[in-house]
Amino acid sequence: MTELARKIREGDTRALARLATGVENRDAHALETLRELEPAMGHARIVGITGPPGAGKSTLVDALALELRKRGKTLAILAVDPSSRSTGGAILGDRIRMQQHHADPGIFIRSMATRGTLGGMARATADLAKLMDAAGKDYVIIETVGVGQDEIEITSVAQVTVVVLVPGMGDDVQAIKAGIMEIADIFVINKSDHPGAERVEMELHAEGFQCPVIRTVASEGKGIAELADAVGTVAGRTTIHAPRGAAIDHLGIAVQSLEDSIRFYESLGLAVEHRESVATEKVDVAMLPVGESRIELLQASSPDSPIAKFLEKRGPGLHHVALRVPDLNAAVAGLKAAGARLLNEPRAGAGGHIYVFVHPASTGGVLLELIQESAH
Ligand SMILES: Nc1nc2c(ncn2[C@@H]2O[C@H](COP(=O)(O)OP(=O)(O)OP(=O)(O)O)[C@@H](O)[C@H]2O)c(=O)[nH]1
Ligand SMILES: [Mg+2]
Repeated sequence: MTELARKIREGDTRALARLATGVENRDAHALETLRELEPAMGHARIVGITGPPGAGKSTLVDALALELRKRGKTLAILAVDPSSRSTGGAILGDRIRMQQHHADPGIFIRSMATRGTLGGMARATADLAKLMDAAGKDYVIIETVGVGQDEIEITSVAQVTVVVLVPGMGDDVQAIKAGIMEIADIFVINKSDHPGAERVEMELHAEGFQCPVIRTVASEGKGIAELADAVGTVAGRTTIHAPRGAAIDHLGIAVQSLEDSIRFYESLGLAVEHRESVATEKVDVAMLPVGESRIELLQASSPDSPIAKFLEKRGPGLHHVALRVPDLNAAVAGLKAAGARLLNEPRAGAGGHIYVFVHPASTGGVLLELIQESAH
């Protein structure tokens, strides 16, 4: 083990800060050290906290941090600030406020402004969370502003996602971006000292949301113990879950005879939309649309085709499931953070779409293909 990796595992805060900066900058040596630390990962609870600007997320994170420290837990706080929104004031405010934790080696704090692509930010955040995990933190809390898809992708690295709402938000819950509501494992209604908290809670129930709803006044520390309990106990999601906004693009079925199978599906009323021989993969393909998805029939065009090998080993049947995702890089970052086994780095396929394969060992036994929606 390298000196730096050893220091991180021993809890050296300065070494951790240095490596965190390297990881954030995507420095090759830093990423190598991170890989070296992989065996030490898997212990931390990764909590995403998101919600609209000014909802009191930072105040809440701060109060939660104090509560968790009181319970003897160590933690890291990663505050992600999309610079498109901010003048930099929010991060500065966070820094000043978080100085109160400065002397406490049990809390590691890092604020990050977005730069470059959001996919890149999601990746860096996922890697930082892994680093904090390897450094032995009990909790990693990621604060993001929930205003769009990009932040949703960041919270895909979290095991538990807390969505922070406030009373009187644009009058009703429906006004909030739908996608954000769906990622919640826990709802917090902060600023419950303001009128209307009850109404928000009623609307959440009316909308059919089943997860815990906790009222807080973060600035006074009210409801924070309940939040700490929930964050520590809510089942959250299994670490690997379908990326937000994903849909089934196609089901790949390995068949002995394309003609026989096509005849069968045609008898069901399906029709072949497209046929192709993919020389590089040694496979003949027929695509049959089914609603918004497709069935992809795969026949080996040579005895050393991967499909021929599959048929030999497992017989005809489901070969892979392909999910279409809005942001492949972000999905890959989430999968990597969850420890999934990827068979390739994202690469471009025949039609110009980018794709990645995930090993069946990580997905419950079926080969999974993730496809980036093509930009029209
Ligand atoms: N009345 C009341 N004010 C609160 C509460 N929690 C936070 N605030 C105040 O709300 C303002 C915004 O709080 P922040 O914690 O900065 O909110 P944020 O969601 O992190 O904001 P951004 O990071 O800029 O999106 C501050 O002035 C807080 O003091 C609360 O429970 N009640
Ligand atoms: Mg904030």
